[in-house]
Amino acid sequence: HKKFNFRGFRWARAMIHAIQEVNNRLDILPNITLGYHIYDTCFTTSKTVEGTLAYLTGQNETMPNFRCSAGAPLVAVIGAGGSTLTIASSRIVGLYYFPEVGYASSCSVLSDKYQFPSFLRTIPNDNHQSLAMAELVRHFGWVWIGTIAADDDYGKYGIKYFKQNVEKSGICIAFSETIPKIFSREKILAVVEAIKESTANIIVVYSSDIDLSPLMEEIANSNITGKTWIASEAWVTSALIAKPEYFSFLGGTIGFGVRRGDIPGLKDFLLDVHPDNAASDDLTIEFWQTAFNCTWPNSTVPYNTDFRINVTGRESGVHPVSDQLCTGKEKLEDIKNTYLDVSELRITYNVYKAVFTVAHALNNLDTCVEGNGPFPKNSCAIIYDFEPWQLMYYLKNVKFTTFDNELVKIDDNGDVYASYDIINWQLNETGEISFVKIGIYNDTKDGHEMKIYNNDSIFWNTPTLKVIISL
Ligand code: TCR
Repeated sequence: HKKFNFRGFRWARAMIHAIQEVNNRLDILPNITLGYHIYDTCFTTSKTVEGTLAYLTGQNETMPNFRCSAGAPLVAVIGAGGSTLTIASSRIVGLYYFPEVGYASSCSVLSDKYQFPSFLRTIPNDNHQSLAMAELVRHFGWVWIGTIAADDDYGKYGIKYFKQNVEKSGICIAFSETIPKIFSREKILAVVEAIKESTANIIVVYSSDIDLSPLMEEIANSNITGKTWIASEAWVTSALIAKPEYFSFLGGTIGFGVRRGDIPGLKDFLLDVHPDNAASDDLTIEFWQTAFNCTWPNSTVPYNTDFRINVTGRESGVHPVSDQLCTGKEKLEDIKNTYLDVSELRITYNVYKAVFTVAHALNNLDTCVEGNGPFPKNSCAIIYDFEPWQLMYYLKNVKFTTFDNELVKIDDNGDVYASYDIINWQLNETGEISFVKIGIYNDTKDGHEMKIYNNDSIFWNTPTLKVIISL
């Protein structure tokens, strides 16, 4: 089924916001204006490959190795979202040693430079997260654990590395289930059954929120309680899963979030979206139609009739076709929408960092002094006409600080330093789920450090409200 992804739309808009900031700044690329194309992967490999080829060739009818228009040089791909998609597009751009910078693709295989020579990212490699989960499990003395993985590279590699690590410590895996990629109620019910039948009270889940949501819906129907869920970064702060009506069985969830950053000016930029200013932008029209449950007059964007996420970011099942026309006077300020929620900018902040990684690399390329350059005979590249490998050189050496004073540095594998917030789901006074930071996990020179600030600050969803003792 098709759903409009408000969170993804926020990422796309944050990308534009970051590009505009670069274009406005005088200290980065003062004489250059960056442009962009945005391609919708629709969460599928085929659309991702199509978009990658369309971008490289400059045409809709794609012909590999052929670029039609001369025009401005292509710089880099930012994305895709999930690892499985990025792996597909990175294999294509890798053939040309053309840069691709990921912001959410955390799968460990992407660090393999033989397979993905031109890929870099602003999200840590998941091996760190799997280790962090194992460390958490050891910290609380749990020894009997169930695992659930999405049926993609993220889920499978994440859980695999977690298992390898805990098994070394003599911890046992009670069950290992997979969430189907293509919706199948039957397969989901089989997972629910496995959870029900098992005595394991700790369940580690590596999945995107989108894949996980149908499973959680079934778990809500089946009254499974008394479990402590361990969340991977992709669902730990997701409005799709952290619904108050799920709190009775998901409360107390503990998970890992990547560093957050409150991007200056983003909220205003997000509010400043309107189909009137984007007549040919299907994504914006689709956004508007879905957010306000109306049909934009004379648009060719099909109205999404089957299954959507409503304005609160919650799935609301089947909707009738809305024959109500949008007036254009609908007010974004009046609705509560995941798109506009800037309280947990983590992946969004990674998007921002990905844009600035490319901008700083380009700027370094541009400010190269002939005779002191890194290329043969100390030459420089020319910004109006450079080769992908020349920009790759600068990307591999990029180092800058963000508005948040965070140092971003890409290492030889295209990876960044790993640091996570440990987050616990608690209910606040207004009946919403709040994501309480209860500790941190950092990669260090000689290993790692994990700190849980205060055991009493953790909410446990157990009958005694105390930490579960697993066997
Ligand atoms: N890495 C996942 C995709 C993903 C994601 C997210 C999707 C991550 N975080 C948040 C939606 C929302 C982390 C992957 O496939 O690598």
